[in-house]
Amino acid sequence: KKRVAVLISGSGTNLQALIDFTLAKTNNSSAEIALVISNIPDVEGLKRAERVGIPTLVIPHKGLKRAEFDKLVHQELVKAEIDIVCLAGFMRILSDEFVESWKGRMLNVHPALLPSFKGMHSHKQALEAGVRIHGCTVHFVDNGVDTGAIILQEAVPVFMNDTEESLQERVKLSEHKIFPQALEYLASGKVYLDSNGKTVWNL
Ligand code: 3YE
Repeated sequence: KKRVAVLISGSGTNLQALIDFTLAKTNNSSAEIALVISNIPDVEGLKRAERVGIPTLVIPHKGLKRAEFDKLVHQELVKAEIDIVCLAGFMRILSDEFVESWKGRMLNVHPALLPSFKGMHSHKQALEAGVRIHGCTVHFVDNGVDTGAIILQEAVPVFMNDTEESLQERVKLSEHKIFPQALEYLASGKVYLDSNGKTVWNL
């Protein structure tokens, strides 16, 4: 099995979806969650990992330069013999050097149909733009933010009376479907990032 580390900053609902998928015997997953790292202490996501016996680490970013923080994370990933990194509600931009080290082996889930609504507050952006279809994207991480090659997307309808919160809740249900699926495609070699930064499928 590929050893996966999940980076979090908060409640860890996407982490839970990854844990549930990889632990379910019927899925025969090619991935196992081997480590969870949070940059924020005492978040609910750490408890989700502890509950099922997955090792956790807290690496606070406060007082560290970006490159220093990223180096500490990288060292722990190497020490734990990690193959694949998943960003699941992890709220830090990663340095070029870190991204290069994990190129083709690091996934992020973004709550919008990229390339629309990159960055923070994507649901607010979608409501302000008046789109009737929103959704989420799992992509390889590159040097930009939310710019990497797309692996999977799922569309979600926007309802007339939606708030940021109600829309976020609906999109999260889709995130919890496509993130484990994309991880499985990567871990099993059914998808990879080519040398031009494009997604290639081998189904
Ligand atoms: N890094 C790179 N490429 C990506 N990180 C994430 C995705 C992604 C990535 O595609 N290179 C929010 C960033 C957006 C932000 O401005 N964070 C601040 C710190 C804020 C805080 O600590 O509360 C910062 O300086 O990084 C993951 C999603 C990033 C979310």
